Amino acid sequence: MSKKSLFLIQAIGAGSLVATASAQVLDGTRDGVYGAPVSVQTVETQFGDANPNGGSELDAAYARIQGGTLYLMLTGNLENNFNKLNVFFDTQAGGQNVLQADGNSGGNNPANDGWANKHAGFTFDAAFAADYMLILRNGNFGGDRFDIDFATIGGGAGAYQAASDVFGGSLTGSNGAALANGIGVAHDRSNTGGVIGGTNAADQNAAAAVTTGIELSIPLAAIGNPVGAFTVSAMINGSNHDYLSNQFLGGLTPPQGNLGGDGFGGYNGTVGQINMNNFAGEQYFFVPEPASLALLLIGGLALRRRG
Ligand SMILES: [Ca+2]
Ligand SMILES: [Ca+2]
Ligand SMILES: [Ca+2]
Repeated sequence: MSKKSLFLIQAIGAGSLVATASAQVLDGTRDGVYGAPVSVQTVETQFGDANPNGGSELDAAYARIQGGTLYLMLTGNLENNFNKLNVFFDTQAGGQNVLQADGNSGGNNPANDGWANKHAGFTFDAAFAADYMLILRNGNFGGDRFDIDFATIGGGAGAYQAASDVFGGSLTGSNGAALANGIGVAHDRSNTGGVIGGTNAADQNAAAAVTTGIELSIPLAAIGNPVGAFTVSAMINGSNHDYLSNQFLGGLTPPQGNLGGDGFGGYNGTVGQINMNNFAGEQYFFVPEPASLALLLIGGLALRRRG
């Protein structure tokens, strides 16, 4: 065996060892194994600073694929007033660059949580065409609760899964199988750091220092078994899906206030007139393919070249 092949096998072995020694835990706290963020907030929050009470902010995103599961950590805060954290996934060819209404209202999207009719006409940046989405929200309605919805974009009115009160009477906790498709979620709302309130450029060091928020475990099979890198667009919306904040990942370009429904912070009952191409920068981020897979591919090539 060549020295090069031996080195590659040792490198793969070392990678596995590191992954085993430093565990991935679904608990709403950023684990060391995530490594560097894949996206960091660029603007202060106009949906209320989480310090000292309430407010919503998306400080940073971390992603890691292990054993066929995507672990996605969104640090920050989601106010307990049922404001929505909407996370869209572009994992395959096709999908919707312009979101449609629900299947009962002239479009072909799921009817869960009323999101689709409020988004009908919403346009992502040009390279992003959504295939799946998650809705996360928490508040007090007959007791504290945390809810999660999953929808297949373009799947028709019934193409969704939804679960209420996944932490059993609490805003926070961990549930490794919150939905029937195996998606798990955890929430820790203790952050008091991160970005401050406002519309100016975010302190990105403070944003990247936040260690708590919403953590997801998503079987790749639930999002179409993506091959290679794919993209995610995360944003905080009002409790009726009709008033967008200025908290997006990838972030907006400062100074930038809430988009609201008209793009300028005004309310008009819909976010369907918002076009992300009108806002500088890409309001999505990349989830890289697993490093171990890349190493294995390089290793395989090296071994094959010997023959
Ligand atoms: Ca964790
Ligand atoms: Ca797509
Ligand atoms: Ca944009």
